[in-house]
Amino acid sequence: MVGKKKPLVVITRKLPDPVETRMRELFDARLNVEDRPMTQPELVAAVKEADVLVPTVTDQIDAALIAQAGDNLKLIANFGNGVDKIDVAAAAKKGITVTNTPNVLTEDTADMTMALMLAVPRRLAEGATVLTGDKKWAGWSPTWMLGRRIWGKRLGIVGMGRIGTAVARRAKAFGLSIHYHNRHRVLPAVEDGLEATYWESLDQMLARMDIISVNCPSTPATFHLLSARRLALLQPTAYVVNTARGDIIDEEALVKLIQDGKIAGAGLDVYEHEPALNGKLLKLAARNKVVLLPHMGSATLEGRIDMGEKVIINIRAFVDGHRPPDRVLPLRT
Ligand code: 8YV
Repeated sequence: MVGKKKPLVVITRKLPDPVETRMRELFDARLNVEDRPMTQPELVAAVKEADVLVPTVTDQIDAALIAQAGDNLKLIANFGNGVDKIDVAAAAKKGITVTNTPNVLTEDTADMTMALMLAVPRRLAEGATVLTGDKKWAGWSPTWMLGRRIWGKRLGIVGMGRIGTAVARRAKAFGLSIHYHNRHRVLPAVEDGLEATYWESLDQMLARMDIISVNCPSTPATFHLLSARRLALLQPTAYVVNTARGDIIDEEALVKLIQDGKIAGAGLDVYEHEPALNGKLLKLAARNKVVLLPHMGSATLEGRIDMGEKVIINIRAFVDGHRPPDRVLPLRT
């Protein structure tokens, strides 16, 4: 790939114009201007031909697909942080490097986490429809539209990485006390700054929190980390927020517990089988028990441009024979 010929870079979805323009300048970039998600046969054709594939969370880059990759394919430069849709181990076995786009979506995702954290207890979505709905607003009343206070409550963060820490910073400013569960305890300076309490036992933390925020990556080890058994430990007044990945929570169990009044509600940006949605969640949304967003955590123009720039940096470093800055290594099993 080193030499005069520009690498063939296949980008599976439409990216912001400035990113696509730069990619066209630098690479033999094959764009998807119509933004139609690629079918599996189209992906097969792409990996057979491309030097670099730029997929997103909507593409399944599994071992079967990677097995069909042509000899040219040496880099999968993911447009996104989470690589749960990419079989990184299968790629490594075939000598294909995988990169992602960390850091640049941390703050946007943390903002959206806070928005969901406020939305359900403070009845944001429900309140917004009062003025735009069919009925005329009868006016203010002291006992109407009462939600639950955020300030002074306990937040339990599951996964204290970049995004979890950014959520903690914001939540502290909202007067929440910070608790977290993580594979490793964070540095004392970080913990002290956040006045955070570490829980080695996820079960014990879950049972004591007012709000749970899921901020860990989706890996085989975190699949249904919030299982039916663990969700049942939550207090009936607790809320669950998830801006990470749907399959970290047993969605069916979450639905059942909210239906039965054993959990107060949830704010979700991600789903177990997205883009398919559990119909029961829609019913809970109609009852204002949950607020549902369509995977918008990192959806800012600035964020998506930054993600594109990261992809470009990774491709350029790789093509120039350097180690790309955001290389993702296979998980240790
Ligand atoms: C992205 C995300 O929008 O980066 C991630 O892991 O979940 C999202 O914020 C998406 O993954 C882009 O591929």
